Formats: sequence, C-alpha cells, structure tokens
Amino acid sequence: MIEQKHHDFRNQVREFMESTIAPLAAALDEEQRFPDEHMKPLTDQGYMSMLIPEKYGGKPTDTVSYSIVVEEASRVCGSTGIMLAAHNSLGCFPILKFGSEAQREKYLPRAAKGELLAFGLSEPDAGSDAGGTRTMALKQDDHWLVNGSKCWITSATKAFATIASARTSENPEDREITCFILDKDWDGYSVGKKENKLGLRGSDTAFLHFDDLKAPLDSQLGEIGEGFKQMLITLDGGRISIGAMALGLGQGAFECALKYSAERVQFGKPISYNQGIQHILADMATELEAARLLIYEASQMKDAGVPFGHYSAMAKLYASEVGRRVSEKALSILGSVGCLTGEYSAERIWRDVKLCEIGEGTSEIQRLVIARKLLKDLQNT
Ligand code: COS
Repeated sequence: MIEQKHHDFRNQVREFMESTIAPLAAALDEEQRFPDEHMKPLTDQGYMSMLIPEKYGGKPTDTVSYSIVVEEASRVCGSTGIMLAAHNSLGCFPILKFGSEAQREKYLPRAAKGELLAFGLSEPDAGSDAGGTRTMALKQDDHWLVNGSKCWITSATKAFATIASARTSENPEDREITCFILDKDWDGYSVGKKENKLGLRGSDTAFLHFDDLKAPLDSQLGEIGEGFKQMLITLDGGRISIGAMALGLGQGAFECALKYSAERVQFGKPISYNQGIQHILADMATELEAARLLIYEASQMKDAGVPFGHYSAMAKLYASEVGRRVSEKALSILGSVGCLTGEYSAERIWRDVKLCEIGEGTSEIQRLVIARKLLKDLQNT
C-alpha cells in the first residue's frame, strides 16, 4: 500500500508526461529518433537525477517515486522510460555507490544536468553469462589499456561516459573483473552504428568499441576484482525500473483497450457489454495491479536496506510477462485497427514491451536468481 503523497506525486508526473512526452511518442518510434527536445524538460523536473544527492546537484527521491516516474513515462512513451531507467539506475547509481568522491564530483553534477550516462556490461559473447566478459583492461605504468566491445548499450551515441566491466587479469582461468568509468572523448572510444530495432525505437542503442583506449588509473571504479558484483548489485536495482517500465507500457495498452471497448459498437452495442470482453479487461487490470504491488514492495525493500535482489527479480519477471500478456490482449480487443500504426498506441506498446523480458536479465535469469535464493534459504533453515 503506497502513501497518499505517492498518489499525489503520480498525478503531477502524469500531467507532465501527458503534456510534454506523449505528443511526440508515435513520431519518435516512426522516425527512430532520440527525443533531444525532451531532455531539458525532464532534467528540469528532476527526473534525470532521482538517485543523485543534492550536494551533486540532484533531486533525490525515494524508490517508489522513482518507479512511478519510469512507469508514467513508459505509459506514454517506452523509449523515454528506458532512457530514464538506464541513466538513473545503471549510470548514476554505480558511480554514487562505488565511486570515489572525485569520481562523484566529476560525473554526477553533469548527469544531474541531463547529460546521459551509459552502462556497458553485455558483449556479443557475454549476455546472460555476465561473467564471460572478454573486454580486457591491462594496467600499464600510468594508465589502463582497454580493448573490447560492448553491445546493446542504451543511450550509446549520446552518453558522455560509460561504466564498463573488463577483465583485469591475463590469466584466462581468473575471473577477475573490474569496472571503469570511460569518457566518450578519450582516444580509442568509439560508438557503432545505431541499431534498427523492433521496439523502443526512439531509444538510442548501439555498440561501444574500446581500441587501445588509454584510461587514467583513476578511472577504475572501486576495487580491482569487484566489478562483477558491482554490476550485479546495480542490476538488482535496475530490474525494479525495468519492471516499472513494463508496468507503464501494460497500463498504456490496457487504457487504450478499455476506452476502445466502450466506444466500438458491434451488434448494436459497445463490445464492452460482452462478458467475454469484460473478463479479459478484468484480468488485465488485476494482473497490472499485482505487478504494481510487487514493484512498489521491491522499491520499499531497497529503501529499507533489506536484501531485495530476489524480490526485484520477481517484480521484473512478473511485470514484464504481464506487460507482454496485457499488450497482446489489448491488440485482440482492438482487432484490426490495433494492428495499424498511428491512431492507437497498442501495436507500438506490444513491440516496446518485449524488451522488458530480455534486458537487464532474461525471464529465465530472473527465475534462476529467485530459485537460487529459495534453495539457499532452505539450506539455511
Ligand atoms: N549481488 C551481489 N553479489 C552477487 C549477486 C548480487 N545480486 N549475485 C551474485 N553475486 C556474487 C556471488 O555471491 C558470487 O560471489 P563469490 O564469488 O564471492 O561467491 C559472485 O557474485 C559470482 O556469483 P555466481 O557464481 O552466482 O555467478 P554466475 O556466473 O553463476 O552468474 C547470474 C549469476 C546468472 C545471476 C548473473 O550472471 C546474472 O545476473 N546474469 C544476467 C546478467 C544480465 O542481466 N545481463 C543483461 C545485462 S543488460 S544491462
């Protein structure tokens, strides 16, 4: 159960998203265009700095409020939802949590001003097997020499820096992984071509390449060998935001189908008069509400400082599967018009939501994380 202040906050956020973000959503998808014009309004609202303390220029909020922002952004525009989720949870969080004071002072004020940060974990051969990183960073006298490539990077062409994982031992048996903050303007850092995607087409996804990139020694994030855990801890939080994104997308599809069912007349009455349609709408609403409760609970657990990794995996798993199911049902209710682009957002949502079952860990990985926790708890009883 969330507090009244969160309901009030949602109303404010919804008004902003509907007036400022929604009008461009269909065009961004159609043109595969990143919404540069949205960055200032989102920054002014504080949505680019929800996890950044005030001393670095941020407007920090609790995690329920952050989830509401990602949910409401995604309700009208999935591409904006994923950009916010990646920047806050995967870009700002690890610098705040694991960075030195100098790193926080260097990066967080820029991030709070709306300059994007990216997160480089995935590689062509290291997806679910996040520890299979092949990118190498070898320590030289006065720098790290970084070589490798990262793929599926959200905001890759826009981000001014990326938190990237790399192996720091030449011994292939050794899984020593360390994280680095790599600046876009360093020699050897380059961005591949923007991907042409099924959904979230307004979000900016590309490869990053590091070719003999000489990173200063102080680009190292935290301790040597701690990178894998840092990445997984970061994903524990990020998965709440991907759940919130799926929830917002599903909510958008549901509202579209509900409204249409009350307007569309067949056999002399709106199709919503049919019990068959009513039952589908009831299931959609119930599943969305259950997903919402899981996401807010995971958010509250994170803020309470209790272990929440298995819970964020549950929230992401459930919300992303609900988002997919709900958007598919919305298409069925809309029928042929649902398959057209333009007037109704259902087909765009159906394409956008699929990524929520893949990004930041597939549904299979979420089940693995949850099952490991269940079995570990059993062992400890
Ligand atoms: N937080 C902190 N530490 C964690 C952790 C977490 N959430 N999960 C695992 N660890 C620790 C383990 O405790 C273990 O520590 P020790 O070596 O000290 O014992 C270490 O990390 C290795 O863990 P494990 O052996 O479980 O690693 P696996 O290689 O089996 O991988 C999974 C575990 C599959 C859960 C992990 O690789 C994963 O989440 N993969 C999906 C990655 C992903 O989401 N990719 C998409 C990125 S899109 S941005």
